[in-house]
Amino acid sequence: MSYDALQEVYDAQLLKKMYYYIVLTRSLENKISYICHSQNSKSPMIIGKGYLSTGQEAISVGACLALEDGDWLAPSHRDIGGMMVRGLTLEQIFLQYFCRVTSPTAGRDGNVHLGDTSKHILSFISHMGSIIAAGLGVAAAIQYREEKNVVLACFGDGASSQGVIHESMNYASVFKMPMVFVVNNNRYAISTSTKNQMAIENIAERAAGYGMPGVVVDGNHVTEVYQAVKKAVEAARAGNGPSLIECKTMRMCGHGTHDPANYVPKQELEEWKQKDPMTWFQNELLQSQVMKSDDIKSIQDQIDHEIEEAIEKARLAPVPQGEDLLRER
Ligand SMILES: Cc1ncc(C[n+]2csc(CCOP(=O)(O)OP(=O)(O)O)c2C)c(N)n1
Repeated sequence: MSYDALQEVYDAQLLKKMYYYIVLTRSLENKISYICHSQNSKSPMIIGKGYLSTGQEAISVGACLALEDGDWLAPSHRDIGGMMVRGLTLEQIFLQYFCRVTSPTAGRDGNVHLGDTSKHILSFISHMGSIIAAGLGVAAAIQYREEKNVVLACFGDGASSQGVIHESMNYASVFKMPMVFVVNNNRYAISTSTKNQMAIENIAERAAGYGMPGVVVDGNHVTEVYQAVKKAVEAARAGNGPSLIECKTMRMCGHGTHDPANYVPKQELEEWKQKDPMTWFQNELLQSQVMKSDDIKSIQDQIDHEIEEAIEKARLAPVPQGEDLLRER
């Protein structure tokens, strides 16, 4: 996109914010991966594995930046970027990964099984699809109270096969609920490719069956995701019901840090490497002169510093004791 075209649609502050959160997510998750692979397994810092969104960060970041204060996020396990956009801190994320007593789950759970209702982020539910029904419940409360907020409900291509998601989308459309469904189609559900998951080309085609708009966007282009979600959020807020937005992308890592993803053909990974969402957006910003190389470097330096600071604080936090685990929350 040219400078003029970029500036016409977005203000520079928003573009910088998009870039910051994409780099923040990539850097955070690289760090989590590094710790998982290098830590002493007898006294690990990270309990369990890391679940990363490498290669698809633009979806969560772009979608969540299209929300307003007071809107809600029902996240998938690849939405740590969007959670940070909504205000979850690096320290909270490391506390959770390190299972400390001051983590969002008080050390009772780990990795991406977290949320923060004070920031309008539902806690991710591990059973695929269930979080969407929880999001539907929040949307029902918003509607009942005649509030003007919207629920962004996020899931993957694998989860899209779950009955609860079909039921939720149908119900939301019938009752014109204030929801936006965003499916990140990253081509694999653990090792199951979309070819073995569905007999149609696009998940968004299903929207017609629920009677809601369905669109396909390039999930590696943060601006495209943002624009589509913004439009859908505005429609939902105006009382026109939900939409389904399918964001095409590729999971450029294993399902978790334990998974070398040997089932993905090398050629496929090579092709998607050329479409990396962070590199693409960085080039756009440099070419359009929204940012200079110096800005890119200082953002990276700032993020690296923020990550180290958060790790240090989380590392010093106490682990739960027996009595902590019995305490009601
Ligand atoms: C109901 C249910 N079935 C199976 C699983 C095991 N499981 C965890 S993640 C996952 C894959 C989900 O794939 P997708 O929805 O495409 O999300 P992605 O991991 O690709 O982001 C599966 C099968 C689960 N958590 N819940």
